[in-house]
Amino acid sequence: MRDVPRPSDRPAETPQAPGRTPHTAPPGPLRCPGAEDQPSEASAPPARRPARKADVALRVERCLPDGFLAEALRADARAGLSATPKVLPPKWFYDECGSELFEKITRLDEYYPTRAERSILRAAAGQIAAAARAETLVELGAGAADKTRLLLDAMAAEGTLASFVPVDVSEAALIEAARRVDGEYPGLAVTAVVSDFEEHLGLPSASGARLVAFLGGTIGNLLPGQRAAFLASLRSRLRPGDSFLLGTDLVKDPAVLVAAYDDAAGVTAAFNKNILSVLNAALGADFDPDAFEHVALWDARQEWIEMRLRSLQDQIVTVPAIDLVVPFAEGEEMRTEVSAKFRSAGVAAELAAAGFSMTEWWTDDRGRFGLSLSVPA
Ligand code: AVJ
Repeated sequence: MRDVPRPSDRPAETPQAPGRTPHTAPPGPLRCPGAEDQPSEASAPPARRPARKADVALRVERCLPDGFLAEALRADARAGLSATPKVLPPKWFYDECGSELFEKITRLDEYYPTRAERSILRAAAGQIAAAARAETLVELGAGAADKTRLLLDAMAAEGTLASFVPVDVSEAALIEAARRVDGEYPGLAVTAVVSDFEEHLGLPSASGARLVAFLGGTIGNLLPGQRAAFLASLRSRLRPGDSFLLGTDLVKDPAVLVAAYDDAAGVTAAFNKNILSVLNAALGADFDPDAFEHVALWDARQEWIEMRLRSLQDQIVTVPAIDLVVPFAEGEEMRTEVSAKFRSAGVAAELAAAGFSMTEWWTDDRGRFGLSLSVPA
């Protein structure tokens, strides 16, 4: 692992993930299909307060070898586009446009998880901070700004907060996460970790208790086997005194679930199709996003939402970077995401199987979303 100190007022240089424009470009409106009508908070130039370099130390740790993400994308595309049925892993949604579209999703009427989880955190952050007594907040996957802040504020009030470590595979999301807290917490050490948390968790070796937060229900985007492996890997890296805060979306009326993944304004459809633009940019593919339609369905047996892209016609797509020619039949569907929904007993069981003991469980007042606090068993 390389450890590159960065001044806090300059965008950090990190290995280029596939399909990503360098973020040395000035922040500004992005051209994302479906996102252009209303600039998102994520893309708006942050309201910069005067630089307070003495207050915040921002470092970027590169935990993946050069070219790792580019090779991972090629491997995923090669395997997934050759499979029957075709499949792409959801982690490739999040280039700058995808991150912006996701931010927009979180503000949709139909997309309740972000608001539900935030309401839990508002009520429980003090309890969480008091239970964890952590010096370091490690946030896996860059969450929404105000959710991170609720935790940081509570840890600061508890008097334990010393450092914040956002970890994300998406450079765009990561830099945004680091920027959010820039200058807001005097003395806070911020270490942005560019990493795939399925590969490398980027846990700081610093002494002191860590609170690892994995929010937003993102664990539901892993398949059951990947989930078990991820939880076991996380558990193996934690020490007595560390805590794990996990957000899980809950099983509910399928109509509510499907609406959350197939909104009337079509933002989720644009988000889903953006994965094709990611492949076009990174691999020189010639996907026509307009030749596919967005599909969201509830799989009652697996208890997950599945997003797919359905080919509207017989077509042949070429992917030069991996020497692939990919035929799609009219009506053929390619899976791009599962988003599993949980029950409290299932969450506790999966945590226990990985060597965690769930000490607290909260839901929002409508029982839509669950937040659990666990410790090494
Ligand atoms: C918040 C990343 C878990 O599965 O709900 C939103 C991503 N996909 N709409 C989710 C997502 C479609 C999301 N995560």
